[in-house]
Amino acid sequence: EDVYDFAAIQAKWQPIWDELEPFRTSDPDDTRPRKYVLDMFPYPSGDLHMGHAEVYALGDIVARYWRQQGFNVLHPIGWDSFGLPAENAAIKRGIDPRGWTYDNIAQQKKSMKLYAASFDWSRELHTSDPEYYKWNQWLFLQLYKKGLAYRKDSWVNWDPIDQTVLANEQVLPDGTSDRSGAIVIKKKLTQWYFKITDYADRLLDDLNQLEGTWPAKVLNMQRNWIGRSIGADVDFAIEGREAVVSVFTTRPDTLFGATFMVVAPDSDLAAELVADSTPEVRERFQDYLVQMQKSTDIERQATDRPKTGVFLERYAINPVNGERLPIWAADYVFADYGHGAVMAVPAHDQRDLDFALKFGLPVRVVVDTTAPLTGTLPVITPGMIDGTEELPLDPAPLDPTETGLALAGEGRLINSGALTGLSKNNAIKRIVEQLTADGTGRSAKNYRLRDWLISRQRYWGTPIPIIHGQDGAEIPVPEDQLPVLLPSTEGLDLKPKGTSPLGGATDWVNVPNPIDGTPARRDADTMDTFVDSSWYFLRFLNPNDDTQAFDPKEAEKWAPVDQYVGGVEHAILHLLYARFITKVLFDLGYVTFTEPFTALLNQGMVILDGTKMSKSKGNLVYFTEEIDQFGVDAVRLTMAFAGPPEDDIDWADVSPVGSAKFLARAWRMAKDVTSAPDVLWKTGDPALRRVTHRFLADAPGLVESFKFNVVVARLMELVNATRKVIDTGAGPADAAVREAAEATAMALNLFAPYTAEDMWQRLGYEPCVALAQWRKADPRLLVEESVTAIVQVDNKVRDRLEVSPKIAADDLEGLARASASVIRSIGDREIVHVIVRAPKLVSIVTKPV
Ligand code: ANZ
Repeated sequence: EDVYDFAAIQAKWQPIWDELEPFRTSDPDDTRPRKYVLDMFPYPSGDLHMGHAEVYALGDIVARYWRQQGFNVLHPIGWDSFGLPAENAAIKRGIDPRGWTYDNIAQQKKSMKLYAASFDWSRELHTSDPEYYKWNQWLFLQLYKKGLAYRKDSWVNWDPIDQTVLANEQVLPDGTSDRSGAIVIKKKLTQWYFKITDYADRLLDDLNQLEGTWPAKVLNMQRNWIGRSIGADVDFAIEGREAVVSVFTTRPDTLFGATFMVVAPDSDLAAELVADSTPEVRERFQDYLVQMQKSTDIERQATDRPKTGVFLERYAINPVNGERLPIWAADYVFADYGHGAVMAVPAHDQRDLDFALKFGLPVRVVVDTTAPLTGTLPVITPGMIDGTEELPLDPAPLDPTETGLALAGEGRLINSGALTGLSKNNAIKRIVEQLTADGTGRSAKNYRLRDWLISRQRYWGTPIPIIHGQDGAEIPVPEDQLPVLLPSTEGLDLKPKGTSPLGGATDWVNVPNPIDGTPARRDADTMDTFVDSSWYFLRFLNPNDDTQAFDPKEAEKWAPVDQYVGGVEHAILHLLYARFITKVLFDLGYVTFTEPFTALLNQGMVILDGTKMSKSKGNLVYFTEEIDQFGVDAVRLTMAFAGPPEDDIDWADVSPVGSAKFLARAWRMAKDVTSAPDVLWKTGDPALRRVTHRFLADAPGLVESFKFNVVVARLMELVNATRKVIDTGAGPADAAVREAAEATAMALNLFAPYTAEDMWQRLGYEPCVALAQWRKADPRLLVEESVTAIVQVDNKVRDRLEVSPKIAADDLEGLARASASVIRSIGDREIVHVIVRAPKLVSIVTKPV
């Protein structure tokens, strides 16, 4: 009873909270302003780990904070429970992924409850429940109806270990799978896509709304991922071919410098051009293609990769000057970007220059990058500015064939017909106008973003609600027949084999055509689990509603999410998909907002000795062990105290022991206050009161700017100051000590809820401290040091003010005039004179009116 025993405190309060459900958010008549605080939901692989311990500690600070500030806070949790790890574990152990998944959920839930994050458990959801994935299928059908879900044949990223396709976003920069680590290869398959590219502009432009509330790093990653390029399409006639070939270029101004054309070897265009070429070319090309397919896109993009290619012995005609340009196939050009073909301008594009130098192709400079851009000279030749001044420049070092460096910068056009003399930007404008007028070109935009491939050839996911007729027709499963339930794994071979295991569920896959009853087959692929997490924040609003995915009225009330908290590993995929689906739902009229997450906080990682923790490295710190050893509160407090939330936490550098000691010290304060023999309410130590009120005043701003570690440091100061007064000052019965202990309990609610609740009870309050409102600081106690200023009215002392010794005369006079007793004693008399001697005296002289 008398020593701080975290295990006993945890065991005491957990059942009480379970009973009281203080974080249940359901009262429809609640008139408080609302906040939706959401932590990224976990994937249930095994028990919670230290990464979870961090995110749920930090997110909970925010949720608990807003409750104390008088908000009705929604803080739900669920499980992202479909996905490959469950399936792989199931295959390895020969068990059902369901059992594995739901066992892990039970374990995680137990840990999460012990961890005391302030979740509304009544809203818990699992994406692998039919009650949830039914609505994934509904969502799919809404996209399908709008033409935003479609099937196409294409080269896809293929994970040869997991034997499934991957979204572009799942291929890591080194060309490996973010799932299995395998080198990702290309394979041609018919797959389902969501048409996210239709939303590219909005996904890009709306990022501006998030400026300042999302980390700048994430905004940049999203911008680069979408990768909008503004330029032009230019049409080149092809000798011996009826149709023109268009190329996308961001530098149409360099058209006069084009000396060859390059097509992507794996494009249909290349195949067609080769088909009409010589047998030797065909053979060389085939060898090249086979060679190329061994390399990843990342390798192909590498700028330092030696250039390779095959001359196709075909020619394109430059629309501006009729020049004949040889056509090559080379792997630095990609089939799925722009038109899969480029006009090569080696003088001004480094890849083209490397290629030209290797294969002896001509290089022609058409932009003088040494010429300044001011001045109004219509025609300029190298070495001249405004026709008068000699440029003191030797053009020789700038020759790209000698330096090996393309001239990429700004400059003035040379050797370019009517464009000559124009600045780069004016030349771009002029040439696009001319091409448009001639019908040989037009302005164009391109995106790095590709459509979202959502088919997976795996079992443990949401079945795609489409039936394929014998005639190849796609028939959407009627909405009233949803959900299409996953068949049981009984008799199914889950092992990856390149086609979905669901295809082997004969009874499930063979169904009558819903239109005419003829034999038909269900689509056997399942959806990427990023579909599940793209809208889960809406399902939390009414997770048990079996009539709709979410209630638009509830969405109106609660959404978008005010504060989203989670790992930066989701900076692209999950956030982009959620933003996309939100915009689709907006267009369909289901929600009234276009961005799902108003503010985003990314926490760093928990690492050990400077390295990422992982099972394979054998440097895991186990959640349960830390909790058992130091207690929930000490672990949570350590997470908050370690540093700014976005920084990584090196678990070797932090001290949960120190946190536990601090908590014991804080807890003892409450005990001392209430066991003091003399409980007379004394005036209160003014110095301690000032520390307390300064803390109460500063903590909110610090929490709102996520400086949790600073709040903890300030709280430690407060506890130290209080201890001093208890031990060597006025003693535990001083009113200032009680005030400090109450403020401490209130603040600890953010970081150490068990300790806080126990203190709160000892201080004589009913649970729950989490629902108590933050005390307002008394402004009079916020002055640093104070002196007493006397306020006289007609030579009689009417008030004493605690003010800063540095107070300005005007401020002091203002305070004096605002004093209630001064106002009362002046009554309706008129002030004739005010003498101010800051900081000590204000003397007011009046006369009757
Ligand atoms: C001629 C040119 C001249 C180019 C010059 C650049 C500089 P971003 O900015 O990424 O959009 N390109 C077009 N389609 C391509 C493809 N399928 N595979 C590889 N490269 C392709 O890049 C646009 C530029 O990349 C285009 O502008 C084109 O090269 C090339 F001085 O056209 B440029």
